[in-house]
Amino acid sequence: MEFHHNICPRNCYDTCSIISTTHKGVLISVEGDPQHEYTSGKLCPKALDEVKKVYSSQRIRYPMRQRSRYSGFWERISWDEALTVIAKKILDLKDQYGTSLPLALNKYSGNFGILHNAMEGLFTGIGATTRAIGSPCWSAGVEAQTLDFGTFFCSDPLDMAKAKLIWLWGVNPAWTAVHQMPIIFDAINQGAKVICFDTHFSATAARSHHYIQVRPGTDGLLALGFSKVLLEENLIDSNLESYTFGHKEFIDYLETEISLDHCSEITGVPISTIRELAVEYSQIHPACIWAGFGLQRYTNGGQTLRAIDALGALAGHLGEQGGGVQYAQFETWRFSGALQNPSHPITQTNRLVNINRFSEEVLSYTDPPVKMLWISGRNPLSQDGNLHQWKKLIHQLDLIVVSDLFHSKSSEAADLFLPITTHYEHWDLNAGYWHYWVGVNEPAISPVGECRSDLQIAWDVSSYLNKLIPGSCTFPTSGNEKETLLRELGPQMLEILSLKTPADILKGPVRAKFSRTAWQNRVFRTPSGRYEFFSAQAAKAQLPPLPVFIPPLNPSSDTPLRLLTPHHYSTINSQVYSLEAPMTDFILHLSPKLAQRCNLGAGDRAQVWNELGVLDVIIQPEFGIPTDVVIIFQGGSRTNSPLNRLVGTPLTDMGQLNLGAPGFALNETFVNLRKL
Ligand SMILES: Nc1nc2c(c(=O)[nH]1)N[C@H]1C(S)=C(S)[C@@H](COP(=O)(O)OP(=O)(O)OC[C@H]3O[C@@H](n4cnc5c(=O)[nH]c(N)nc54)[C@H](O)[C@@H]3O)O[C@H]1N2
Ligand SMILES: Nc1nc2c(c(=O)[nH]1)N[C@H]1C(S)=C(S)[C@@H](COP(=O)(O)OP(=O)(O)OC[C@H]3O[C@@H](n4cnc5c(=O)[nH]c(N)nc54)[C@H](O)[C@@H]3O)O[C@H]1N2
Ligand code: SF4
Ligand SMILES: [Mo]
Repeated sequence: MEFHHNICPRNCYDTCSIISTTHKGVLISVEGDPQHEYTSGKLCPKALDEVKKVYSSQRIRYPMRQRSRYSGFWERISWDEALTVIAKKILDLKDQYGTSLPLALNKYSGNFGILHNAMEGLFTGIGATTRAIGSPCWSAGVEAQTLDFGTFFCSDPLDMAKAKLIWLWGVNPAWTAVHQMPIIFDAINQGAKVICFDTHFSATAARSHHYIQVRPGTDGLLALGFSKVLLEENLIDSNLESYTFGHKEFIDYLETEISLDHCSEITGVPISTIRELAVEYSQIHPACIWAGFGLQRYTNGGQTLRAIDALGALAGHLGEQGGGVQYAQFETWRFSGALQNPSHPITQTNRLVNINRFSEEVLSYTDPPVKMLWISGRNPLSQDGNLHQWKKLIHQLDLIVVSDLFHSKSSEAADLFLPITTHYEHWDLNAGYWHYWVGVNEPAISPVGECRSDLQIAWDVSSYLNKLIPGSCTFPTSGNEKETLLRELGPQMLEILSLKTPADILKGPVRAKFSRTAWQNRVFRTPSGRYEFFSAQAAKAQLPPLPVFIPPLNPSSDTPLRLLTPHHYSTINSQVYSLEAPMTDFILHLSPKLAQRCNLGAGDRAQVWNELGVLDVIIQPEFGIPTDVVIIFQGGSRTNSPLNRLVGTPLTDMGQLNLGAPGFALNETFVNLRKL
């Protein structure tokens, strides 16, 4: 038996540390690393199924070519053939258009390992190309916290165990961050009270002391209502003057613009509850708010998070051990970027396209048009909005390359499929965006079939390009994965991790040496060095300088129901955990009242529709859902038709400053319902 350190590379709060066991070169089991403070020896069921996934008959083991798109007729080809087709196409396009802009890359969160940035490196090595930027995930919240604190940073999640009051706000850790639940239960065992704010009675609400139902997209106003109570009751932190900026303007706004009647009417939370909760929040220390990604997927998402931050500040909870307003962090991601940025003589800049409007924006470019698309670690034909535009874009493209582990909605449209190694088959370097740990993922087994890592493929493409035309790509043509990962640990990361040499990380995961509590010294990274209620940076970006309430979008009379599609316990976005799970129809969760109004009962077939498309669903009435909201969990059912055919591309108010593009306001989706 041999044991290996691996790290789960999925886009997940937990970024678990794994010990895998092999016998004679075969992966036989994986378990949570007991040495890792956060993973604490446990993995979620999604990862526990991975041994089966690695050897699954559905795994693609060889490069494949599809005879015609959507035909499903895939034939095995050699790596030589695949790489020749790709390299020739790149050079032909460069030759034809006199620029490499017709080449596009769409990559996101299939695997967050740092060595997967090889794809960006390869594209940079080729020249100026068309790139997806921004994030479909967390942009509005990231920017809001950056405006308020100067950067987005959260306490070590273990710190939450010290809280005496925990507000879980628009976050569903019982499904999406399962390793946080034992920490929350620890806090409960030590007397903490937990309140869940959600639009429906979630799995997390079921594990909380109280559940507060908030009308979708109105949490910002609720936070302002709480702040108003603090003001009225004289419960504001008396030290605000010493570490915040603009509190007078904010208080002025609360005084003149916020009324509890209006707040209650819009949010659906009774005034007596607003008062009671606000007073409790100001009196209990430490009090922690965890604001999740769910509540910022709106056109006002950034303002919502700013209002929640402001509440935390007003009550004096920022920087207190076990308290504060937690969202996520990126401070443990200060890698050198050596892989991503091979030197290249800059003649032209990249054409940057919002990942959330990728197909629309790419189609709008005609000079030159995009002709070749590489999709890596992404499944846009499942996860993006406006799939009609994607159809059009596919039509325009000469070559679509998908690199993935399994076939996906996106590979149905591809010409070439490049089979990728799993994290059990390659070296990698991983950091979390919630906890403070960074670690090395070491290969436990040799690549299955002819699979290659994203990094190896990037080297190979560069090698073929340079063979055909020497000097046509500055990305390295070969290398060593382990050495490449060690180069990502530059002086800044060594300092953050308290390591003497990069190789020290090979011993096992390391926790960044930050103190456990964010902003403990109440020195912030904003231009004023203070917590900013009033942000001149926001004003400069044409955003309201104060956290004010801007209502979410309203439904139309044709489509009066808001469709929410939150994340499900059984998948990570489009990645299913059990490949053997049978195909099932979409389940529409709705209130019994709404079901009755539409003359629908449990198990009935119905259709959800809007101007973008129609989706067949099975009805499941459930208590705890408002009558104007319906829910289909992303990945909660496996079907051939993508859920996102109903989703457009509304954008969040924030994201541009930090991530280069606004986020995906996907909860601003409206539908109607009819019985079949
Ligand atoms: N309706 C709806 N849509 C949503 C969301 C929602 O809640 N509802 N959530 C949004 C959010 S928050 C996000 S983050 C996005 C996520 O959307 P994506 O970034 O597309 O994420 P995934 O579906 O996790 O992974 C994409 C693909 O990466 C592949 N992959 C895994 N490992 C590797 C690897 O090592 N190399 C390569 N090349 N490929 C690999 C997987 O098999 C999968 O096919 O979806 C967004 N879309
Ligand atoms: N099992 C599992 N874990 C995952 C993922 C997965 O797909 N499956 N995906 C990963 C990724 S990419 C992400 S982004 C995170 C997301 O994880 P979370 O941060 O938990 O976000 P969501 O699941 O989108 O939404 C959380 C809750 O917000 C609620 N919500 C929606 N709108 C509102 C609102 O207006 N107000 C309030 N108060 N609540 C609202 C939803 O009903 C949901 O219960 O999870 C990560 N972890
Ligand atoms: S999906 Fe998340 S919880 Fe599950 S093993 Fe991976 S990082 Fe851990
Ligand atoms: Mo996400």
